[in-house]
Amino acid sequence: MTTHLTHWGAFEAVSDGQRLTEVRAWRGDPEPTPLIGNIASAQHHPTRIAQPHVRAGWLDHGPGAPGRGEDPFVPVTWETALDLMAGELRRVYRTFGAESVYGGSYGWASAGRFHHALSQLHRFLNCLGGFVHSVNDYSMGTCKVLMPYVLGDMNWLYSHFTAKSVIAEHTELVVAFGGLSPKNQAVAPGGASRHHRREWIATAQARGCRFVSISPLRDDMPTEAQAEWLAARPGSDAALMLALAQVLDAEGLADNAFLDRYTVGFDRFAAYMRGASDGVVKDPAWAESITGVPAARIRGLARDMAGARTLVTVSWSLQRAEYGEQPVWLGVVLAAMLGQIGLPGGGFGHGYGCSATVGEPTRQLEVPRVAQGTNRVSTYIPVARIADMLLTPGAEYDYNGQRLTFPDIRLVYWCGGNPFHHHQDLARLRRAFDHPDTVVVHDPFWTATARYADIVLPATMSIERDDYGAGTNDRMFFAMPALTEPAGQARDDYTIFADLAERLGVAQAYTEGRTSGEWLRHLYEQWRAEHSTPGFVVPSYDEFWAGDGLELPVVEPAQVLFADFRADPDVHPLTTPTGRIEIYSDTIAAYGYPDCPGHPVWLPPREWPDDPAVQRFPLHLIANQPKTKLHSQLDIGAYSRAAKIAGREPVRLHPDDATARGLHEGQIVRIFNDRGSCLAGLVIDDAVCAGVAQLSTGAWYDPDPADPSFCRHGNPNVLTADRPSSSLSQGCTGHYALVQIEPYGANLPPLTVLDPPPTRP
Ligand code: PGD
Repeated sequence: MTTHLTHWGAFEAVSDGQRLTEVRAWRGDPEPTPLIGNIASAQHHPTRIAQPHVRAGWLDHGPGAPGRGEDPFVPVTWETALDLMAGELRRVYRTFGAESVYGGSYGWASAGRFHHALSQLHRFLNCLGGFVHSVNDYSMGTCKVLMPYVLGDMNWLYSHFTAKSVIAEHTELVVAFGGLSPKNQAVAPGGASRHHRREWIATAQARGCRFVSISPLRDDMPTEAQAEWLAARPGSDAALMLALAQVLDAEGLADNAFLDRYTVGFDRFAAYMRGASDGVVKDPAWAESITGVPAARIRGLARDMAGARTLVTVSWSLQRAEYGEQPVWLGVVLAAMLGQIGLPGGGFGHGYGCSATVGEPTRQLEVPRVAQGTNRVSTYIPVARIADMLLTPGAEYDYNGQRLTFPDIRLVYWCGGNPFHHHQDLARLRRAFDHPDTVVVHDPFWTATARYADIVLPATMSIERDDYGAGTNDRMFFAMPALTEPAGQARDDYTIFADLAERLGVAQAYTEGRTSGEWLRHLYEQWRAEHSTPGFVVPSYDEFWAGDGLELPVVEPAQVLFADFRADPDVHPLTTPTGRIEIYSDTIAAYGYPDCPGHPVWLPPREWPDDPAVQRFPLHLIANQPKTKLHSQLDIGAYSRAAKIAGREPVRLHPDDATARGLHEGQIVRIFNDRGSCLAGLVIDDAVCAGVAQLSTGAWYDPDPADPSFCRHGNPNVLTADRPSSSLSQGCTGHYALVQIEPYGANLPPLTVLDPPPTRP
């Protein structure tokens, strides 16, 4: 048995050298996830890319030839593919410069830190002169921009939130906006070792801690929490939070001493909340009409929050929406009004239900990684503006207090991500991807993005190469020896880039003369020399490689967010502009963005059911993270396929909504709006509140050849809008859309995405 790490957990496997014959959870994991069931069945699936391929039109007519996404692919040798690639990179860099190459290449790729596809791509492109990069991500694209003004850097916060063990011991009331989703607590970027969701929540619950889940989905909260469920209308959390704040304020329950000492700008916010600035008091009756939550319950909850050690936690999903800054900022304001920030078990959290490693104590050291080098191009985009960039080169736009200009991109290079899974309004993205001369993709699988590329190079899966890794804020650092030979002709991203670097004359800069095996040892030994202390002896590389994971020390197991700030805010100020919690931000106010003013507000999203223009689409679609896979990864695996209905992704609907449409369980339905449509298999479930449909992301996009806005498999991103959260953050808004659902009457079209694309000899 050899241990290996994935974003969804560590596992042990037996292999015959070609394939995994037995897979079981790592013995150290008390609550392993069934997602490991996708790995072995996916490895040799027909959609593995067997060898390099070039799109026929590109091969015959050169860069920019039409037919992307329609032409067959031509299988070629590695020599041919690498020669073509090197020639094209040379042409683009020489003719148009580094500013015409987009290497943002967002995506989760695999666990394993040396073979991290994005890092290797960036290192390689930096050797060639640089590239246009992207900032932020699709998970936290909105809060990552907002939080430095309000509370502090989001990457720092991620690993410093109050430990779950402290919540289990001290918290009396958890108010979870967006719930504490069990499926999301199974995964973490880079890996999760010891899952313990059931344990911490059940411990808290058994001690008497109450949980309140505010979400359109009952199962966004694990059953062991025995939570009260408040099914607020999707996208209305900011209104609910304002009303809770208004009750605290009006009933004298706010901690004014805390507000005075630790925050700035409460008065400006209070004037809005009390109605002094716009004539509307944001009281529970006002919020009931927006959220659907009874005013009496809002009032009661506010009183409960003031009377208990309360944790206010907000999920990342709420900020993946238009004006997504507002609920996050208001969560901070509520916690500040309760005055418990910095106390054990009280205060604010963001993402406890979004990743296995939020609420794990900060570890003392990072793990070895390869340096990415220096990017000589300063141009970047907020990551979710990719389609705008490709469609409108030269256009200006606002971002975080700056006026930026989209570059003119000739070559798009993608490694370790799947924009035709993760981006919104996929039909628009397809039009955008028509613009560049050349699209290059490395991936183990024929993903939708690979099918929309010109040069497709087969990458190894992580089980096919030596590596090591530890998840963000996870304390276990694992050796990850290869478990099998590569499938087909797959090569590691590093090997591919090393061969290209050789052809382009930058081999020494890229490889520094090392093989990947030599890099692993070199980076580890460097790290070991830096981190061996009397308190923590780092084993030799060979011992580490033969072991079952190295437990990294943590700074403080019982960490409490901002305990030191609470003790003395002058000695331990926050990293915000004023060093205090900013309820009003002068900096944001000075930007003058109507869609993100200087204090948090309620702004109804542009698509809101009260709007007559969208009444043809009366259902709120929740396009959330999937339960049977991570993002789109291994959607062809056994565990993911077992959940499909007639091969299509399941959509859940409340019984009343199904009855009103004459729909029955297991039926194939068509979900649609003005942007697109998709098929899905119906599950009728009262865990979804009335007026809501839930279709997770991750089904591989399978567009109808005649209509790319119609996905035959069930990818919700044909329905979501490619609109920014605000001018401040330009984050993605993929979590919500308005749709209608009807029976699908026609003959069920076959899926094509489970087979490789057509080829030409
Ligand atoms: P993945 O499916 O993880 O999705 O989007 P992301 O692009 O990260 O894609 C990773 C790809 O990397 C896979 O195709 C995998 O095969 C490939 N890969 C794995 N290992 C390697 C390797 O070693 N080398 C190479 N070259 N490739 C590799 C996820 C994104 O989707 C995220 S993080 C979020 S939070 C967003 N969530 C939503 C949402 O809530 N709602 C909607 N509607 N849309 C979303 N999109 C976002």
